[in-house]
This record gives sequence, C-alpha cells and structure tokens, in this order.
Amino acid sequence: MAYQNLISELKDNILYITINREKALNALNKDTLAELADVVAFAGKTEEIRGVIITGAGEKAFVAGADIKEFSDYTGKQGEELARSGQDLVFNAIENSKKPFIAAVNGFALGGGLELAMACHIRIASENAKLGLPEVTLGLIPGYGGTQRLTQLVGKGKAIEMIITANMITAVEAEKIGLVNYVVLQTDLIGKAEEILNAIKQRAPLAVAAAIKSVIASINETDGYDTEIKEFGKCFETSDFKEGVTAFVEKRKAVFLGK
Ligand code: CO8
Repeated sequence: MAYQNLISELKDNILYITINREKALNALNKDTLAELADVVAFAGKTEEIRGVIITGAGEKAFVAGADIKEFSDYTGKQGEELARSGQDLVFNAIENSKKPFIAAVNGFALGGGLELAMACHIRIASENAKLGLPEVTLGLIPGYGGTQRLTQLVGKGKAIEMIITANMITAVEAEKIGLVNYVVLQTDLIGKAEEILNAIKQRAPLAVAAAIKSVIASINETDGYDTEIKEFGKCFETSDFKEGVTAFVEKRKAVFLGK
C-alpha cells in the first residue's frame, strides 16, 4: 500500500509500519492518523499477517506526539472529536486487534507517541529512547488514552507523577516500572521485535487472538473472567486445538492453520 506518511511492508507474515515524518519527529498529524487507521484495519483483516511492528523513521524519534502545529487553534469540541475518533480508529483498534502489535520505540515517545506505544501489546525501547506525557506543558492532558493506559501499565502513583510533572523518563527507567518490556541497542530493536513475533508465529493464531482479547477484557470489560471462559470454550472448537493436542501426543511440532 502506498501512503504519504507511513511506510508499510509485509514480509514473512509480519507487517512493518514506519511512521515517516522524520523532519517533524514523526508527529501524528490528521493524515498520518487516517493512514494509521487504514493500515491497522488492513492488518486485522489480512490473514497472512501474524503480527505487526510499529516504529518511527530515523534514529531520533518514535513519535514526538500529536502534531502540535495542527491543533493549536482548536476549540474544545474539535479537540474532543479528534480525541474520540483517534481513540476509536487507531488506538483502541490496535489494542483490540486480533494481531499482536509491537512498538519498537526508537527514540522520543512523547504524548500521542507514548500513547501509540501503550496501545500496542508489547513495547521494546532502544537505549536512547525517552518516554513521557508532556501535555500539561501545553495546557492539555493526554487525549489518546494516555491517562488510562499509563495507569494500567505502571500504577496510579507513577502515572500521576509522570503526567503532572510532564517529565520524560529513560528507557531503563521505563523498563524498571513496567512501561516497556525490553531495552536493547537501537541496532537490535527490530531484531528483538522479530524474535518475539517469530515465537508467536509458531503458536495457534486463534488462540493468540483469544488470549489478547481476554487480557484486554481485564481492563475494558466489567467481567473479564467471563470473556476468558467464553474464549477458552471457543478454542476447543478450533482445528488448531485438535492439531496442538495431537502433535503433543505424537511428539511432533504442531502445524497450525488458524482454523
Ligand atoms: N508536533 C509538531 N511538530 C513537532 C512535534 C510535535 N509534537 N515535535 C517536534 N516537532 C518538530 C519541531 O517543531 C521541529 O520542526 P522545525 O524544524 O520545523 O522547527 C522538528 O520537529 C524538530 O524538533 P526540535 O527542533 O524541537 O527537536 P529537539 O531535539 O530540539 O527537541 C523534543 C526534541 C524534545 C522532542 C521537542 O521537539 C519537543 O518537545 N516536541 C514536542 C513534544 C510534545 O510536547 N509532545 C506532545 C504533543 S501533545 C499530544 O501528543 C497530545 C496527544 C493527544 C491529542 C488528542 C487530540 C487533540
């Protein structure tokens, strides 16, 4: 697919998405968000895609936030609309996707950039990455789910501190508080994400999707246990379940078809 602000490439069942506005530190303007919405929907419905890696162009920034120049004269209503549509079409769509998304955080992940990383299922940061939600320096608060997802990931105390001080933290600090899963050299960043997705690619696709849905239900639904029970039951109806159990008994590697 040809996009103006993204590079998207499908290779070995992995969709690589690079946010490509390097001169603006990959800030998310409206066009980029629309393209992201499109590519996220494409990932969800394309069977061949087993996982997605999102990163930023260049070595300085993952995404330095929403495009400040674009919303500088917004009214409250426009701000609310932008936040709502962005959350629905991009951030929640990523979190609720059947495909695992990994954020490869290659530099600044600020504001909407950190929110994008937090919507992904797994985060890996390069050593030079700096993460933060600096919206209060602009007289705003996070609007793409940051107040919720940061709290879920690191707890109320750290989340409030990060949001109301607007201080950035290093990748190492982020790993310590559970905001990123791994910190690696920048040169190893995509390789680490591929290593994780290559492991996931060996697993039963429908079970992977059911597991993501059930974990996310612990946050977004009133009865996540019930979601888990239903998803657990559905797994028994899949051919992959029969294949997984048969392969175990026959002492061979399972071949999953996602059915
Ligand atoms: N938006 C637009 N342009 C940006 C952004 C951004 N978020 N970040 C950087 N840029 C641009 C700069 O304006 C500059 O452009 P130019 O060369 O034309 O002047 C270029 O990128 C390079 O940036 P700097 O010269 O500032 O680079 P530095 O190395 O000096 O500083 C920083 C790097 C620290 C990352 C700095 O650029 C910075 O502080 N950026 C802004 C970070 C920020 O505040 N992000 C949060 C934005 S608000 C947000 O994300 C809200 C999300 C919810 C929205 C809900 C809907 C409304």
